[in-house]
Amino acid sequence: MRFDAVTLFPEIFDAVLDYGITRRALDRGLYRFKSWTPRDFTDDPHRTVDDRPYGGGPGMLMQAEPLDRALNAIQQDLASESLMPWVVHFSPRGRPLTHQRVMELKEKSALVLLCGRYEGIDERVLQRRVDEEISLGDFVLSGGELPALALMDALIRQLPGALNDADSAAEDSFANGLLDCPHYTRPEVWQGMAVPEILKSGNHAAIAQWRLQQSLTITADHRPDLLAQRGLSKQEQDLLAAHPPGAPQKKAVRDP
Ligand code: 9D3
Repeated sequence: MRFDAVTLFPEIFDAVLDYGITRRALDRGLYRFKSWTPRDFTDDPHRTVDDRPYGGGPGMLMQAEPLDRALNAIQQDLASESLMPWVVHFSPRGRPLTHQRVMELKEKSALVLLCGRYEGIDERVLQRRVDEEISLGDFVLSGGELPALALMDALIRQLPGALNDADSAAEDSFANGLLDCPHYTRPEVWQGMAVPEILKSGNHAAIAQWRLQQSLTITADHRPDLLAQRGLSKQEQDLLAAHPPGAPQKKAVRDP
């Protein structure tokens, strides 16, 4: 898979791609990444990429021409490999990113990530060149780079071979529309708080059922919208009814 980012701040992408799972996937050749800066596609000595909005108002806009030229350069670069990129513009007005959309975008062979700064981008280049607009959520950021990186991170970890066995198993157990269950590691008692007995029982069926019940209760409590969307099996309904979100679980035993 190929990613091309159009950005005034290419160094921001190093912050994610140089570390962890995303770095390992790059080393394994699972994706390629190039950044392109509209400044390299200006004609004037000041390499101007912004200008004031027609109609007045605060702030500056990114001009169409340097972005259009950057997109042409990417298109040419990819055409040599017969790749036709899907162009994503990151914008507060886009559709909020979801796991489902990540899984669909994973099937594209090449993505262009168009990142705005300032108050945004001249509408005409968006109209002419953009296939899809994506938001990260209803809060204000300073530009599209972090949303672009969020999409890359979410997508790259889904590429076959990106995760090791340990990561993959963990992924499976909660890519099921429910929030994760609580986790514990050593020590057995920490600041008077004990690890739930069942996790030390060695009864794997009982542990799996406890974890499912915890996931159901936490999801009902924190994100009832997710449960409504997903629906519950009869067994899950019974588990949740036996441990509703209102009823706090038995307090951990305190060491005297
Ligand atoms: C005054 C109106 N603002 C729009 C809500 C102006 C504005 C705010 C922030 C224009 C651009 C930006 C920069 N944000 C992004 O480029 C962005 C973003 C975001 O701010 N929140 C969530 N997702 C995204 S994706 C790109």
